[in-house]
Amino acid sequence: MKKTKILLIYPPDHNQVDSQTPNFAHQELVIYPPLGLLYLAGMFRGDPTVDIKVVDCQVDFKGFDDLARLIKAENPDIVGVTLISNMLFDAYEILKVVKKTAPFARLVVGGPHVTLYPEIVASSDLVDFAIFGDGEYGFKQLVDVLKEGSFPSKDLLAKVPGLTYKDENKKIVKIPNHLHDATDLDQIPFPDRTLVDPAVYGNPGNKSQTAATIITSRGCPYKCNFCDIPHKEYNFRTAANVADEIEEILSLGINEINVMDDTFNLRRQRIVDICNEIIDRKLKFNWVGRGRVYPFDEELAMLLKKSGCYRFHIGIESGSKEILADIGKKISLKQIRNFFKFCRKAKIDVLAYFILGFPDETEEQIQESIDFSKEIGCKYAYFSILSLFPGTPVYELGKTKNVVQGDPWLEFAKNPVKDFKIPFWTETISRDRLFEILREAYTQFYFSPKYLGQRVIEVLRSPKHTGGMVKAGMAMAKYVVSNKKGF
Ligand code: B12
Ligand code: SF4
Repeated sequence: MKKTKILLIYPPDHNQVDSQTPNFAHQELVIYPPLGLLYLAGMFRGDPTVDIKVVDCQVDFKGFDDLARLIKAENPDIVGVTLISNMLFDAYEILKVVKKTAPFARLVVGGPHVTLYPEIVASSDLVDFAIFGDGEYGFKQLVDVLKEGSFPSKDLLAKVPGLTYKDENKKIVKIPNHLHDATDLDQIPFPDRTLVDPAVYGNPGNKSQTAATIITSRGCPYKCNFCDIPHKEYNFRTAANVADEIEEILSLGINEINVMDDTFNLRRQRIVDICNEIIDRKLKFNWVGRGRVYPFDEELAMLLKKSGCYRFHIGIESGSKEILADIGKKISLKQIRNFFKFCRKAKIDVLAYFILGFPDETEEQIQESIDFSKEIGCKYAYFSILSLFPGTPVYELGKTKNVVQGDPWLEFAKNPVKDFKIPFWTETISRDRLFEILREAYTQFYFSPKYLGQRVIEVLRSPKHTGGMVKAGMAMAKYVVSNKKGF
């Protein structure tokens, strides 16, 4: 029996658009597995009719010619590519390479960019099928349909959730997708992590060499006016299901896990249950959580620590209470301070995200955020310039106030050019000045004598982790002293 060969490709980020965060942070230091593709692959576990490979160009990209050779050698029947808006230029180059080297392969795309612009993506001559939203069931169903060979009938394609495609008259057809609820999420097979090499992924702040990522819930019910997470609703997995996946990850020899949920700690009891499952099953590993400063309390912090959580990432966004109110973050400075107090007690490190350049924000208010980042005692601060992302209230506001001319993201989706500039709020502070302030923020936070002193003591106490720290320090220093506009 001939197997259906599927090649899943995660694009490189070499030509990422002029970005809101310093490139060193995500291109050189933090590289995580393409979890979405591994989820798609997980749907075919144990299926003898399918042969599936993942090419992660974040870690394994030697140019488009090399990729073309690989595709030719593989001769896939189906190629799936993730589209992230910021990395669209390179992703479209990949689509061109696939069309040229494997003209008979069916080209399927998915990912957050497709979820934003399904019709536009599907209308491209480079794309055969686009799937918006969660892709597991849609992709599995589509592969089953495509296995038959000839162009599938409309009736068969109508069963593929999230599918968007051009029919024989070039008319776009869009099949609805649904959001998974709790019982649904538990039914999705675990991502197939055996298809990538865990040793190549990680983060210099991690304790271990190999790290996996995991998603225990999808989405967030909050409505911060700048946020463009793909799921505006919140759905979660049960604690037992999460612990089963952790067991599988540990069985692969991976002993560090980064929880990448948008709002991990939204339901307190679920977090308590996850920690208890980890403790009761005697699962020993280090892990990092991500969520909001509230709901959170001392007892929860202690339990998190007991289960192996040693760092928590939170979005603070601003140290100015006026800005926090303006952006609809629904957290107070008091809740932030309390969060830090509980983490200090539990000895959990904190990485805090800050955004600079909100509408009407003054340089003084930005300085308040930088000062706050130093005052509250976060171990890592991650500053970004506010990017006006499509589908967010702040982008719409920018368009009505003429801070954003036309609809640049829509134009970019239609024609992904290399030199696209993500729109910032430049009404009060210019683009160049925002980049300067960003660099100042990193300098003030990471190069203060107090901070440097603390890190030196840490390295002396725990020389095992020196490698990552030095690498991160060098990358940061290079960025801080560079004079480049942008990154
Ligand atoms: C983890 C994460 C990261 C990690 C790991 C990235 C990676 N290698 O996967 C890190 C921290 C490194 C990161 C970096 C960046 N990220 Co990020 N990240 C996320 C996060 C929090 C979770 C992604 C995830 O794993 N989800 C779980 C899986 C199951 O979902 P998924 O990946 O979306 O995949 C599903 C569908 O999209 C679809 N699908 C995906 N691919 C394909 C392919 C096919 C063929 C099909 C059919 C379907 C399909 O099916 C999958 C299963 O349901 C999301 C936010 C979010 N909630 O999604 C942002 C997010 C994806 N990141 C985003 C961005 C912008 C970035 C950066 C560009 C930021 C920057 N300026 O540097 C960089 C890019 C670096 C890179 N090389 O990828 C944006 C993308 C927005 C957009 N419009 O495209 C998001 C949505 C956050 C946001 N709202 O801003 N990120
Ligand atoms: S910024 Fe965080 S809390 Fe706000 S909507 Fe986005 S994910 Fe939710």
